[in-house]
Amino acid sequence: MEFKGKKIVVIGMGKTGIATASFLGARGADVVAVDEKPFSQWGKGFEPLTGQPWLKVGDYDVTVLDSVDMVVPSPGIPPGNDILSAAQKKGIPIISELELAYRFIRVPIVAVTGTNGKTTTTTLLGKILAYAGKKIFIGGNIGIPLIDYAGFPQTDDFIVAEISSFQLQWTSTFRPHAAVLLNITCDHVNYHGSFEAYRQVKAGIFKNQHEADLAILNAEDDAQEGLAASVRSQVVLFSSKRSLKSGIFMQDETIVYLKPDGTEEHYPLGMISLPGLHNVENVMATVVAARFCGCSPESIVKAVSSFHGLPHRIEFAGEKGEVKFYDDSKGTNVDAVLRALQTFSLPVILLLGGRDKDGNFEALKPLLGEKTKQVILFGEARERIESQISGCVPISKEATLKAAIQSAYRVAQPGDIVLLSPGCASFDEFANYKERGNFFKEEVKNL
Ligand code: UMA
Repeated sequence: MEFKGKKIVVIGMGKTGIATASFLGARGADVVAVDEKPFSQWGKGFEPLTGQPWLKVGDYDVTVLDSVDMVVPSPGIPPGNDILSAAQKKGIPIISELELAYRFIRVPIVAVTGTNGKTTTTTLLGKILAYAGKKIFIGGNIGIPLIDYAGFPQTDDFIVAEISSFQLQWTSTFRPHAAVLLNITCDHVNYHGSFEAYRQVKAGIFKNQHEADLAILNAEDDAQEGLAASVRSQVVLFSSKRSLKSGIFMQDETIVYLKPDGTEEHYPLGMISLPGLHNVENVMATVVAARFCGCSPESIVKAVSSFHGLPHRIEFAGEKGEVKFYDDSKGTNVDAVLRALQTFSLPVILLLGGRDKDGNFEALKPLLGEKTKQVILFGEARERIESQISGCVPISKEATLKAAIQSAYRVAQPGDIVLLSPGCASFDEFANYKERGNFFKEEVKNL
């Protein structure tokens, strides 16, 4: 791709937009940077770019598109954004940061997507590959935009990339050598417009794969039905519910991998210290990807055994008066709450709430009746969630997470579990889910 003398609009001056602008500016483009926030609030990350001769700050409206050759939106910009809609009407090419990066990346990419479990799976896969002696770079939605890597000398064996649906939007040639689709459940509907649009974008991760590539799919996910038959790549299915004729699944205390070449491998279930069946699924998908990348079964067992999970994913946050507290602040959708509840066999007091993402909380009802003794709703979404789950379990409401934590501690009995699995975004009270989780842990300490 040639950028010399091209005028390119980059929308959103967060991590991705800043890295994209630098990449394009270094290659001769005239970059116009825009953001819905006023320039004065663009923050420290943007400082190194100020004063660069190739950079202009543009207005956040459609006039910014005059005589423009290309638009690169940051992942957080919804496809229905006014500037993007106008660019489409005018026939100006729109290309995502992932697509742009891909066109300059020469290292094979192992991509992980799915509604839940992406970060855990990406991190674990990275650990296994590193343990097996591979040189790797870990990036994408997990924190470092791939466009940063595209500008580096590329000397690694593999890129392990967490890929979100936001990043897959506006891709056309992106082709990961191996791709995992863990699950597709209802999330980000207000961004994509509908569940079907979200599903199609996620499934699009396989659209450019060739016969030499690998697709790792969840045999139990209704939203993936028909996908295995429609992709061009080799397919390996995983299942946590039943034996498969070919693929990877659980049998008693063992994970069995029946490989496409007819050979069979066994991995002890005991190597997994992470809670919940969903983590067994994450590990199964990881095993297949790691084997495809040439890791030995021995290195896989050793690396999985030494992996104890990530912060804010059903993380033990402390114990007070025989009440155990768990931080699942990363559980920002209804499916994540279901998964978290399924891991507990003791009575749970569930803290649910935050900023609504249009989740269908009614889906929680059967499990709430079975697993929870009380639900404490908090934050902006509390009224809407109440209207969807009332009748199956005692509910109380608090305006803030702090008040919800204190209320949970008041009603808890020895032996209970207090679980923060909010099923909502954090932005009504916090900058992100990490800040919310850290706040929860700090408050638990102070009880
Ligand atoms: N902005 C606009 N207009 C909008 C929306 C946002 O101008 O309509 C501006 C904001 O004012 C802000 C900038 O865009 O200045 C932020 O851009 P961004 O939201 O794309 O965020 P980045 O900092 O570039 O971070 C992105 C990912 N964020 C999102 O997808 C929302 C990060 O994933 C990712 O780690 C990073 O790129 C590097 O790849 C975060 C995330 O929440 C963790 N991801 C979602 C998730 O996991 O559910 C998909």
